[in-house]
Order: sequence, then C-alpha cells, then structure tokens
Amino acid sequence: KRKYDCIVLGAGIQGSFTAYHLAKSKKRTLLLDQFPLPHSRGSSHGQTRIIRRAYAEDFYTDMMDECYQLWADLEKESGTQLLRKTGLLVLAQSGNKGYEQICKNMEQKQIPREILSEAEMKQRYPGLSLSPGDVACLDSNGGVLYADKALRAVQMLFQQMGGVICDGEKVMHIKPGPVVTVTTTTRMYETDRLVITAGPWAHKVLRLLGLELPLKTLRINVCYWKEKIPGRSGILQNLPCFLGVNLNGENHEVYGLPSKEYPGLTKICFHGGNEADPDERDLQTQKLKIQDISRVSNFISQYMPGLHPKPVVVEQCMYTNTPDENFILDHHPLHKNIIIGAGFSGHGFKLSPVVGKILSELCTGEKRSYDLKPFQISRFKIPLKSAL
Ligand code: PYC
Repeated sequence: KRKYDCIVLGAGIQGSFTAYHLAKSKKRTLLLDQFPLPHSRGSSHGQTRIIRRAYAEDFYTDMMDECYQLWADLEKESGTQLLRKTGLLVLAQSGNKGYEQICKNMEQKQIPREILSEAEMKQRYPGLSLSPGDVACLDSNGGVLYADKALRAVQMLFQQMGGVICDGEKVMHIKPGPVVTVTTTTRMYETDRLVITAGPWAHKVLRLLGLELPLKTLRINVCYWKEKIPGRSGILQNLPCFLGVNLNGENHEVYGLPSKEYPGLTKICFHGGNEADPDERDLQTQKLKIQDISRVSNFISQYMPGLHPKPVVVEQCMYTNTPDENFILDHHPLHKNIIIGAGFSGHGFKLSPVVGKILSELCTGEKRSYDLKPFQISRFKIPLKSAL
C-alpha cells in the first residue's frame, strides 16, 4: 500500500488546483483520475472558458478578486499566457431581475463596468444586434481563459512540487476511517485526508460512502457557428464574451465567446442541457439534441444574423448542477477527513484557483479564507441516515 497525506480524486481543474495548493503546503499528495490524461469526458476539456466578475452573488465576486491574482500567478509560474481580456457583456431585456442584481452587485463592489446604449453597442460590436428594450452591461475585465493550457500548467506545477499523478485508475472502493483506504482498479492507497472532486462522477463516488447529494448531471452541446458570408458579419472583429439572460422572452441563458478551437468559428451555447449519465454522455437522442441547439439557433437568428443559424461543429461537455447552482465545498457529514468539492453547475472553471485553495484549507485545517456558508451540504437538508 502507498501512503499519502492527501489524495485528490478527480483531476479536472478543481481537483488539479486542490492538489497544487496542497503540494504548496508541503503535503505529500496523490492526484487520481479514472481516465488517461488529458481526456474530454468530464467538464474541464476544451480550449476556452469565460472569466468574469459579473455575478449576482457578492460571494462569487469576492472570490473572483483573488482568482484574477491567482490566474496571473499561474501565468507567471508556468510562463504561459492563460487569459485574454475581451470584456464580457451581460445582455438582457430591460427590467430583468437577474441582470439588475448583477449590475447592482458590480456597482456596490466597484467593479469596472459600462452600461452600453443601443447606439454604443452598434458602434462597438456590429455583429451583435440588440432588440428594442434590451440592455447591455460590459464587465470590462472579463475575457477568455485558455482552459486546456491552464489545466496542463496546474498539473505540471503540481508535479514539479513533488506531487504524484496516477491516471487511468478508477476508484472501486473507499474505506473511511482515521486513515482512508482507496482501492482502484490498479492498487490500494492509504491517506490521512481524501478530497473528492469527481465532477459528474461525484454522485457515483459519494454513493460508495453512503451519501446522496442532490446533484444533476447535464449533457451540454457545445456548438460552433460560421459566418453566412466569411469576413462580412463583423462578428469576428472585436467580439467580446457574452451572457444572454432570458432574452427574447425565453426562460434560459445563452453564452458565447470568441473561441480558439476552430479558426473562423464562434462558440455559442445554451447554458443548460438534458440530464445524462456521464458514462453514457454520447448516447443522445436526435430529438433532445435538436431541442437544445434550436434555442441557440433562435438566439442567433435574432441577435447575430451574420451567422449561419446551424452549427458546423457540435461537441459535448458535462455540467453537475446543485438545486441552487452554488458549489458544494464541505466535509463529508460523518467522515471529517473526507472533503467534497462538487456541483460546480457550469460556472466553476474561472473560480478554480480559489476553490482549490478552499478545499486545501478544509483538508489541512488551516484558517478558512472565505465564509463557506453558501457552499455547505447542510443547506440541502438531506437526512443524515443517508450517510453511512
Ligand atoms: O460562468 O461565465 C460562466 C459560464 C458561461 C458559460 C458557462 N459558464
């Protein structure tokens, strides 16, 4: 048996940042993943993610202040550019409560932002056409994170600090106790502390420990769109990231970003999806796929008419949503040396430097940098008898 101070189960961005912070705290740490790395089965693959401070909840904007610093540190430590500032537009219909809360929070926190008129929008972003009564708020420091490069950089630095990565090993059994035993398809490990950051597999792993959390795993269709007439829509020039909140009377969000994945294409997606088992992610009926994509096609026809309203590339990703879409960052209710990071609800990547720091603090018992009330398991009122 191999013995560690800490084992982190799941090497997506949250687990990798947790392992990185633990290694910085001089803990002998193992980072485990069920698939050979890198892989595209979870929620951390692809080349781009949005970074923003535009949040309705003040606790996320507070965490983002430190995240920007930690992303810059990671760029310096790895010698890699990981962030491109493009600005992030929040678009909504006038009077939308979510939009108003975002603007209010940004104002209270003095986050650089601009409210743009219809004329200003037209002049700056000719590829995006708002409808009468729509409003736009620009988070000036928002932009694009280079996701795959970031994941690689964190894992590389973790290993340079002495951390160990074992990939292609699926966890089959976890025996709680003062020393936790983790049995994988390959071998057995012992650890003083276990962190579970298994992304869409969190539910299945936590079941091994008798804990049922209210997590829903969703299949996301990640779509890329081409211009109707190449070079003519103005979309590819100066395109910011954007979030469209309940636009056009629709009760859903759409987001977009100037992607790097496919030169000449723009990434625009429905911020949601259908429930799916992560092990059966690609078994999608055509009907469900078309339903999701048509939400984005409708948005494009109205707001970005220079784009062809059928995607030319469709890929898959997973979200793991909690009922309130806030994260779970907590100890297992009965096994205090097992720590859980789950339910990132489709908005966790940008926050991963601080999530990793928080999970590492929960592991080492260091003073907590943030109030963790919004992230506690007790908010779900799950009966404790469901935990072993
Ligand atoms: O958190 O900014 C975000 C986001 C956009 C799309 C998915 N997540």
